[in-house]
Amino acid sequence: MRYVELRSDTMTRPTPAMRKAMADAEVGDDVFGEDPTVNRLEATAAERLAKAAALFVPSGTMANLVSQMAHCGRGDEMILGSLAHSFYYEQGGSAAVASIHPRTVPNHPDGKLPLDVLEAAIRGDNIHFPRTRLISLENTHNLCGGAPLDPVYLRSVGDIAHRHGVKLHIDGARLFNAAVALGVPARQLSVEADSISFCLSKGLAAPVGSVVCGSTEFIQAARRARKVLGGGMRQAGVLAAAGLVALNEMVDRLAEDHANARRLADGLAGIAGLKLDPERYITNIIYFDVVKPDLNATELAAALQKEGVRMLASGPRTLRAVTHYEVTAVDIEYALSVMAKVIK
Ligand code: TLP
Repeated sequence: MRYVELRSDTMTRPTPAMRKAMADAEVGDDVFGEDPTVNRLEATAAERLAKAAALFVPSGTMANLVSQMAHCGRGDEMILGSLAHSFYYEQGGSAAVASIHPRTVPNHPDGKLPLDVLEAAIRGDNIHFPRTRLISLENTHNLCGGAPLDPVYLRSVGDIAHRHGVKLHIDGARLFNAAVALGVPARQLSVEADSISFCLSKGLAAPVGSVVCGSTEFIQAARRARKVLGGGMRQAGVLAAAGLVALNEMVDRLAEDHANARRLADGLAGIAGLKLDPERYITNIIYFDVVKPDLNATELAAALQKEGVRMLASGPRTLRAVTHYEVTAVDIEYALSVMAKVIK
């Protein structure tokens, strides 16, 4: 049975061009820095985000963790949003693995951290406090409906961080979605960041991997952290080859995913028993609530799945749908017709 797969853009399978590039990839031992394809991917990523260096890592989770470890020592504090993926979904890795104290600031629904609250959260020099070393933002913001953070906001956060001698990390798992939605080059979203990561394996459709970018010294420290976490891979060029195709061929087409997400949001908003504000969604992630008393999100997801449509129950009454290159405009129409039928 064919499914319209809307649970996540992580579900994308490699494109034919990626499979070919993987089969043909020139490889070496990347722990020794000798994999030419990984080196090419890292150089391409660094250039794209206007940073001195980059590091290929197995996942978005590891990208965040190695960045945190490179910026912070034991007992140092990182400020991040209460809905940040790093805080909410990564098993508390910053504390559990890296002994970094996370301090949350409530996320505004648009993914931002209010500037006054953020600045007030930075600690002064006092023997009772941990030292604030890092601020971490997320762009686009997953739990805030794929909201992108714009260059002006990023500049304000960068100014606050750097005025206080604090580093800024950006979890840009879906950075290119933000760039395409805002109509700016990705490097305009990385200027303020001391480190920035992005995922190759989400909307860009590569099978595995993320890249972290920053200064040469930062990347050296992140490379050491990757090794202790067991993330040093050997002939990783077979994966990096797909990553290069992702960067070179899959960025501009993200606009289609955004158009499909909007079509889906508009359609869902017209179905009785569902609640959402379609205007909120300008990238590829949408969330909506079921407001029928006799139906919860898990039951609705199960009923959709029976008809060939997969969405994620992300709360008792909340579902998530994410568009990507394997979802077409026709699939969206189908998903909407199934939803209208099932909810009755
Ligand atoms: N997000 C996944 C799930 O973990 C929820 C998804 O399906 O959206 N940062 C952000 C903003 C993310 O959304 C994710 C993955 C990560 C980091 C972690 O990436 P991976 O899964 O590669 O470790």
